[in-house]
Amino acid sequence: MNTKPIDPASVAADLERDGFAVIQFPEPKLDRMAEDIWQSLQPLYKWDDYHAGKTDGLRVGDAWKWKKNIRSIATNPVIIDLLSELYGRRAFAFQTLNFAVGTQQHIHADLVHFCARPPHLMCGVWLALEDITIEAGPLIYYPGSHKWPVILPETINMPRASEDSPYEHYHLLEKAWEAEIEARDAVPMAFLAKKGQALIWHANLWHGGAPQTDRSRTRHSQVTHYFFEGCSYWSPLTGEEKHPVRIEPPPTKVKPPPRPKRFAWFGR
Ligand SMILES: O=C(O)CCC(=O)C(=O)O
Repeated sequence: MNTKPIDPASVAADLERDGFAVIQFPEPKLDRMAEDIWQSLQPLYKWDDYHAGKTDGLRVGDAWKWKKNIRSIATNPVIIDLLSELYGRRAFAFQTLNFAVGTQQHIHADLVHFCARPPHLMCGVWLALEDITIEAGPLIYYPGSHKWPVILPETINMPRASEDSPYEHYHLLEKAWEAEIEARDAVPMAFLAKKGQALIWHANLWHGGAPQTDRSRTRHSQVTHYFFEGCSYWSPLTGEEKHPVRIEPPPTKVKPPPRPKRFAWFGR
């Protein structure tokens, strides 16, 4: 495992120039944690539906609530300190998503889903929990797209969706993203990550999931979404204000104090 310390200045330069930065995830026990997460999530993945072609992805949202290792990844102190240094405000994780296979998700920018005021104060950290192949539908992204226009529902006169059905008009956003990509003749890159590599993305980095061309492959990964303190938060799809739950690190086990030595005459 590459244990080179992360250089915040070079991460900042990558994020500014490209809208993303690739780092080695700073967790020495990652192999063991990845295996434990994989085993624990199996009962929740609908493999039969997936193999029958009834669903295109296998994901578990917010498993940090009951799975310590997912929570430890989301609240990794080196990552929290790094993001806080990069953005100049204290970062906090508010959502985790765990994937067993490719998401095949349409290209989008996260700030359509989770927007802060100011809008760029949000980011994602996508972590490979195994080596990712092209057939497994890797994460794809457009380098430099964080400098493209921010497309929100109001930018394209899209009606607000109801809170019960936030994706009601989402196809209009998809069309707008596709038109912009076509106009720029832009080509996406795939993140063929090795286990333990992570990609930090800017709130307006356009990204999604490539088609999974081989359904027998897995694509074990976790994304954690972060906000920064002192902002307000809202969902552009519905217009509602958000009050994100801040994910706290798992409680550390407190060692009980040593038992007092028994005196020899006790119990006689
Ligand atoms: O992992 C992927 O394929 C995409 C995930 C994603 O787009 C997201 O969590 O915002």
